[in-house]
Amino acid sequence: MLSHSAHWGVFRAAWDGGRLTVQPHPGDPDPNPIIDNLPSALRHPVRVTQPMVRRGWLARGPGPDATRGLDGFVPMAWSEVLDRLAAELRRVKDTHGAEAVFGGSYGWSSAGRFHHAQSQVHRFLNTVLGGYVRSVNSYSAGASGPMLPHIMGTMEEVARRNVTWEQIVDHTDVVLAFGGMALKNSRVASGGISRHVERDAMRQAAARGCRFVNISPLKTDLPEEAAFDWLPVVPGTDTALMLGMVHQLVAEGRHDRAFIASHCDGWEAFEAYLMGRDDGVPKSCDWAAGVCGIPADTLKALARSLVGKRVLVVVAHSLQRAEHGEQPVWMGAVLACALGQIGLPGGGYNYALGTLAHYGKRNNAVAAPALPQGSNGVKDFIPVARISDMLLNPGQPFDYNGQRRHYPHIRLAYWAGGNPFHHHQDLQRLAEAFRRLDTFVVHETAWTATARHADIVLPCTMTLEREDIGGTPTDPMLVAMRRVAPPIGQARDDYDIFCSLARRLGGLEAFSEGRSSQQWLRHLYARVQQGLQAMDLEAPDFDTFWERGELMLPQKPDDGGLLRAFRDDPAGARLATPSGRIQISSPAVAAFGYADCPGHPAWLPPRHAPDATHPLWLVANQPHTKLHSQLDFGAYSQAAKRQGREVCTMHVNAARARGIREGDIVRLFNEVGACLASAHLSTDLREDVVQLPTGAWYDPAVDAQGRPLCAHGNPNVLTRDIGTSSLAQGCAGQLGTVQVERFDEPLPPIRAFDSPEPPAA
Ligand SMILES: Nc1nc2c(c(=O)[nH]1)N[C@H]1C(S)=C(S)[C@@H](COP(=O)(O)OP(=O)(O)OC[C@H]3O[C@@H](n4cnc5c(=O)[nH]c(N)nc54)[C@H](O)[C@@H]3O)O[C@H]1N2
Ligand SMILES: Nc1nc2c(c(=O)[nH]1)N[C@H]1C(S)=C(S)[C@@H](COP(=O)(O)OP(=O)(O)OC[C@H]3O[C@@H](n4cnc5c(=O)[nH]c(N)nc54)[C@H](O)[C@@H]3O)O[C@H]1N2
Ligand SMILES: [Mo]
Repeated sequence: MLSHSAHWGVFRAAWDGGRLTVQPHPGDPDPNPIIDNLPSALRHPVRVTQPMVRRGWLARGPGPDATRGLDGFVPMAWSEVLDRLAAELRRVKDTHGAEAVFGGSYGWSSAGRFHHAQSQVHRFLNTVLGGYVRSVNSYSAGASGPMLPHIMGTMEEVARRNVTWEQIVDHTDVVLAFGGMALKNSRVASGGISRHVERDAMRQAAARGCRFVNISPLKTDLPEEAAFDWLPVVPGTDTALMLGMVHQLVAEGRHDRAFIASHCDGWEAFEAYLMGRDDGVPKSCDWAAGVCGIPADTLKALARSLVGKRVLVVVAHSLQRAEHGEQPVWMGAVLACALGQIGLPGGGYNYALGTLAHYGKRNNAVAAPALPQGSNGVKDFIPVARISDMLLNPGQPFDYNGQRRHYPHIRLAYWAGGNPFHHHQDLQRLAEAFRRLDTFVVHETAWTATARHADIVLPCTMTLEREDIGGTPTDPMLVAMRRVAPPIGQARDDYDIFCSLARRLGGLEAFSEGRSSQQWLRHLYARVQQGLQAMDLEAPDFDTFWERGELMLPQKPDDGGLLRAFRDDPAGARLATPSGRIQISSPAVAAFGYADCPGHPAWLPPRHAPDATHPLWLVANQPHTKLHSQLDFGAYSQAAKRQGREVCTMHVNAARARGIREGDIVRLFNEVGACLASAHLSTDLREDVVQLPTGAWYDPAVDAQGRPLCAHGNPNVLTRDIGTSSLAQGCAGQLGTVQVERFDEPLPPIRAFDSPEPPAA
């Protein structure tokens, strides 16, 4: 039995004859079945097995190229491809400087902390090229990341060191879950997760009498164990719903004026807006009902029922992955302030609790290992989801968090451990943007659409093929990740690839510090051992840790974090906001002068709401059968497809009106693009919503009329490539607007999992 760890759980792998089996860790009360993608993925034909170079790049050399993404590839020996790549890196650096290299390389890669591909590529570019243009923030929390520090504290503090599941079990009376708290989501953590506790915590809290309210277009966003009430809100309108509830509290004088006076700043400006003293529009429940689709009486009753209760307001990441996504994040905090429970056990505001296994947990007292990334000599950056804008508009200005910046002119992009053709919006525009580069380099385990759009594709090992250490700051288990299988074909570890390049560029010592992978693991582990020794705890040496397969780290007390300290002593434990208090309104944000993100939370209608041509909301949320696009070719993910396509869920009435039956292949389309999916009919969602999860590998094809579509069901051909606002410029991919029709043409084949490599001789 070999211990190993993935973002979706700790497991044991074993070989039974020629067959690989994986078993969840015996201590995991609710294992994530996504581990079942691993055995079939290991030797799948879509793995990259040899270095490959795009034909056009080889023939014409580096430069913008309209055939990038459409062209074939030729195999090349490692020594030659590394020589050519080193020469190209040198050319770009000498001609244009390191500020012409994009190493944003966003993506989750794999759980091991040493072979973490993003850290590897950043360290390589820093130590060997002198830096790179980086990206800031994440696709997960693109709006909340920059917004929360204006309001109360960093995302880390407000999401990760705040209310725990233990507190909810013991103390919470009501959980208002905006966007729900779907178990599919909380069963995943970058760096791994040893125990999935969320299901049982909700069951126990509900059994004690805690009321869960699922405020979401999908009923399935809370599990049955939570015995919840469902408010099927119109997508993108939560801010209006929350305004209505706060209006109700204020109108009846039931808001917590003492807490607002002692802990908040800027209530007056907000209240003027709330009560309509500015614009003549009171943001009452009657007003809100017309926007958010929940009856006014339901909202009023809900607001009244919260007074005097230990209420926890939770806003899922999804709400802010949309136009004006900053607003529900801010307004959720204001709602919690009006209820006065911030900082009390199990109460207040915990942004993003339930969206990932990182949140609602205790923090480790000893840091898990991480590869140091070196320092970046280039100061340019972009908000991560502005990648296409950057490549298409070099030199052009953009707004970001009070700054006016300019897009750099990028010649070479280097990606390892992420899949922009999974994560980015408007994939046809993204393909167009990548065509502007001189050179696009990708390290991949498999032939993703990103690899297919690259010039140089270097085959790298997947996690099962190497040794590593798994760990995160909120999970006590450190995992010795044992090698389960040798590398496929000619695949190499990202680290070894970067070492070979560094040697060619004269930077090997700086990059590797003279260590092999094994030596790095020992080096990184030594810090953990020292941390344990400093606490006078048992501190096994590396070999003992490796032999045991796991090590339990000590954890800090469940102390409520920053917000508890602030509640108890607002003067002594001031927040890092301008007033030292929670900013109900923010003069700093107001001073930016952004119409799309004013100085207090406000209802801002979206530019794109359903209309006659695109009457349905698209909810493009996280998939339950995989993590993002990872191992979409694995057996567990494949088993959920129908006729090889991703499944979209629509309401029975919306389907009936369109002549669509269960299992029909449908075409989802709008002015951005189109894709196919298999229709599943349900009554567990709003009638004006169609839900298509992300993660199906982009599979471009054309229909009988020659119009482009994704044959497989990737919703990012339909999402708009717009920032959340001028403040954060975050990803707005969660929501879109579409029409759906039955697709009666012959089905285009699925080609996303065919390898472009020549068949083995
Ligand atoms: N429409 C829409 N789009 C979204 C979202 C949404 O809600 N709606 N959600 C967004 C969110 S929250 C996120 S976080 C992003 C996720 O976007 P990504 O993190 O980019 O998605 P992954 O599929 O996890 O990509 C990881 C890639 O790394 C590769 N990989 C794994 N291990 C290794 C390794 O060891 N080395 C190398 N070189 N490669 C490796 C995998 O094969 C995979 O292709 O998507 C975003 N996109
Ligand atoms: N199985 C699995 N788990 C994952 C991931 C994965 O890919 N697969 N990805 C992980 C990552 S990187 C992240 S960042 C988190 C993401 O966490 P989230 O972004 O919160 O997850 P989603 O599933 O995209 O969205 C949660 C739910 O929000 C609801 N929703 C959408 N729009 C609105 C809205 O406007 N208002 C309200 N009230 N609800 C809305 C949708 O019904 C959706 O099911 O998930 C993590 N967990
Ligand atoms: Mo994410």
